[in-house]
Amino acid sequence: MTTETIYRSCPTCEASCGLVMEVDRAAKQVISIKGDPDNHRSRGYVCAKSQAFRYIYEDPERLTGPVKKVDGQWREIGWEEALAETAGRLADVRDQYGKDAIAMYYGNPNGHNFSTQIYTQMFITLLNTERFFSAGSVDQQPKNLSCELLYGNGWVFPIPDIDHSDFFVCMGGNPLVSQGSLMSAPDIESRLKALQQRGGKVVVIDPRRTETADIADQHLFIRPGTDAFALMAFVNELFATGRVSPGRLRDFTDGIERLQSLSAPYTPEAVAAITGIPAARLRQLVHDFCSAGAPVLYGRIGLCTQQFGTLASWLVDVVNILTGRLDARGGAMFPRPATAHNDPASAPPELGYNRWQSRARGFPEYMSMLPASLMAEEMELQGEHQVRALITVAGNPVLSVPNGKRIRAAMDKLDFIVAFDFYINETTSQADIILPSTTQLEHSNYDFLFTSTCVRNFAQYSPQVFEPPGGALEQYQILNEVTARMNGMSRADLEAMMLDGLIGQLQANAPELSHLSADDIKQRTAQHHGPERLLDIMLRAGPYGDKFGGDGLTLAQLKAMPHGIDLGPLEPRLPGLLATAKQRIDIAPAVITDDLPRLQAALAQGPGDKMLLIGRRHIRDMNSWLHNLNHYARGKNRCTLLINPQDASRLGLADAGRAKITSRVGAFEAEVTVSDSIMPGVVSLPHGFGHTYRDTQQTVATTLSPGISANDLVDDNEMDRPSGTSVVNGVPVDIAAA
Ligand SMILES: Nc1nc2c(c(=O)[nH]1)N[C@H]1C(S)=C(S)[C@@H](COP(=O)(O)OP(=O)(O)OC[C@H]3O[C@@H](n4cnc5c(=O)[nH]c(N)nc54)[C@H](O)[C@@H]3O)O[C@H]1N2
Ligand SMILES: Nc1nc2c(c(=O)[nH]1)N[C@H]1C(S)=C(S)[C@@H](COP(=O)(O)OP(=O)(O)OC[C@H]3O[C@@H](n4cnc5c(=O)[nH]c(N)nc54)[C@H](O)[C@@H]3O)O[C@H]1N2
Ligand code: SF4
Ligand SMILES: [Mo]
Repeated sequence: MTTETIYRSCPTCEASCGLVMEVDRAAKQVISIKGDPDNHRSRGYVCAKSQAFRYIYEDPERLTGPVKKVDGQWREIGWEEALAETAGRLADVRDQYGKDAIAMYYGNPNGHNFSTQIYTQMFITLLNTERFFSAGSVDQQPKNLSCELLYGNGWVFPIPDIDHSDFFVCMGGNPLVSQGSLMSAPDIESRLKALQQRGGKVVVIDPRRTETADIADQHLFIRPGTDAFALMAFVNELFATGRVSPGRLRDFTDGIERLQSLSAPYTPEAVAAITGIPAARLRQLVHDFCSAGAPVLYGRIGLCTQQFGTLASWLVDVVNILTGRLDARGGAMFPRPATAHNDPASAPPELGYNRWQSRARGFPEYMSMLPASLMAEEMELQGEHQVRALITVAGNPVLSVPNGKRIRAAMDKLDFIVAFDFYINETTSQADIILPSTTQLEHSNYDFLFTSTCVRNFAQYSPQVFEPPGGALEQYQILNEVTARMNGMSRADLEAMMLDGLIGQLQANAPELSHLSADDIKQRTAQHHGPERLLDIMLRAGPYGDKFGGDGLTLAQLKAMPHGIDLGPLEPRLPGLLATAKQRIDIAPAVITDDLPRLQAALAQGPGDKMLLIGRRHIRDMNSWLHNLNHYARGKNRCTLLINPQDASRLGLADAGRAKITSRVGAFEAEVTVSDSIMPGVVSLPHGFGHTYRDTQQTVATTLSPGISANDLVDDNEMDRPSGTSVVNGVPVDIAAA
């Protein structure tokens, strides 16, 4: 046995920790995966999921070649047949019923795959369907919308500069478990402890006393879905106490005065009943925040996937701007990725919003997408614009999207479904054809997205570890094959289009490269192919790049740095980064403030008397898709209903007993965990479970950790209005002893 040492980053969550792997390439075996002590970002840290991509690779139930359903049975078929049939069936649907008869759903793991991300826009453009859905609308879409309106680019996120902060307020995020989201920071626990050792404080505002709250200096319970009230009161208090001080941000920020009148009704007293936060505690928080040396407010998924997702996500930035903490050291800062993908283009793009509407409910499109919560009703809609075909790409909407069982039932009625996935799970079992991509061990990768969400600038290349089996394709290759064939083109045509498109874009946006022709750039990057060539071009044209000649970063150089490159701390980037029309921030954009009457109406109505359901994540889960791995699925039941002792005794529930949970869309039983870590009036159930369908092929998931699907209780009617994001937190439910 000849072993080899390989360094790469972990592709399972945003933190992208550095790994050192011992492998036997000839036997295609992983011998060990450990934390890379020489990785400057993670310094040897890894979590339990560092082995996940190995176990996926080794899972005997993972598909390694295409399968087709024939008379209800799965049959292995060759790649040529699978690609030809998929493209043919999709083209038939398009030609007969129009392009919008094909719906598509894009899932979360695409965010961890460089080449797929790079080619996705072209794929979407060529497919051109108005029925494009993604996991983004069960996730960060309110933040996309708010950042697009504030900074001109929905993918330019302010990230807490946690390593230089001394007062970190965390709302609706549990980084100790999620490992940080829109805050890519390996070993966040040590970073937060370092903040405390510097004399700083961590404050968590969450309906559950989370693992992060356990190490925090202060925890405030908040009623689910009411962060926008609390943050409006924060803004109100800033004005009332003369603490509005945006500093240099004022030079390029408009609308601050408008905020004063908009926030006037939301005094700390006025919102106390609805949020559950006493006025004095909120005032104290504002005082402490403003008295700190380098405070920062951070909000994550609990603020996005709730009834006022856009308002709450926007208000996080509003507070950071009003207190001068945006783009300031220790505040909320903008990373500078080596690929320059968040730099403003020379011509500001149009806001992609409300250019078309969903057919059933007239809901506005955003970023070419419709809300995932509308998937079922759009598929059910009969008549002229009926959906006839569905493409899912690395997604499991039956478990991940509200009212998933309705989505599954709607899928049953379609003419054709293709799933780009390597499992036969709750969603893909409904497909006609499944096209499995190579796994993360079988292709190279670059942490693309997470270099624009990191707490310190970096670049890391992850080499391919094993040759894939003959004929196996990477995800982007499968996507390209299918799209090319649907349009009478070849994969090579599409790759050439991508290359020319990227070079054209660079030439339009980078005057310093004007001395180079497209051919010059092609010639100088010819040693790389496919997505790696695109990566080389982006790195070389980027802020740290060699500009295709001088000194600076190239892909070859990056490959020679197996532990990744430290590109330094986050540095101020405003106003240069702004892609808004006049490079100014409109702090109170109408698309968002138009939603304030809805907030006002809810305040007038006051808190309801229903129990509210929220989610929770566990360190050994990753949404729905690690449950077929014995190492992660085994152990104590994690899919339990968390309930406060007060509520439990009122309802006659005992720890480890069973409760019935009823919502507008479903009724299920679950095991109960009684704990005072959850706020009275609130219950919590994790998502990603519900491995109970008989037609899947995930034996470990269905036997070891079936659980119930929280999304069979989440109401698909309820969405954040401006962004269309699903309300998976704060779902009204009735609880009773089962
Ligand atoms: N109630 C509730 N619902 C939620 C959430 C919540 O907090 N509460 N969170 C939401 C969030 S944040 C997200 S991101 C979504 C996730 O929603 P999805 O992305 O739809 O769901 P996942 O469970 O991540 O499913 C991933 C799928 O991709 C497949 N897969 C994994 N890796 C690869 C790969 O490399 N190639 C291919 N082709 N397939 C692959 C897996 O087999 C699985 O089928 O769920 C959302 N749903
Ligand atoms: N182990 C593990 N890690 C993961 C994932 C996973 O499934 N498992 N998923 C990954 C993905 S796709 C994502 S997007 C990230 C998400 O990363 P995080 O946002 O950190 O995820 P959560 O742990 O769900 O934290 C959300 C918190 O919001 C709280 N919350 C719920 N409703 C409200 C509310 O109305 N107001 C406030 N203030 N808080 C509320 C919840 O109690 C919870 O503590 O995690 C990623 N990392
Ligand atoms: S924290 Fe995330 S990136 Fe780091 S080892 Fe765990 S799963 Fe992998
Ligand atoms: Mo997510």
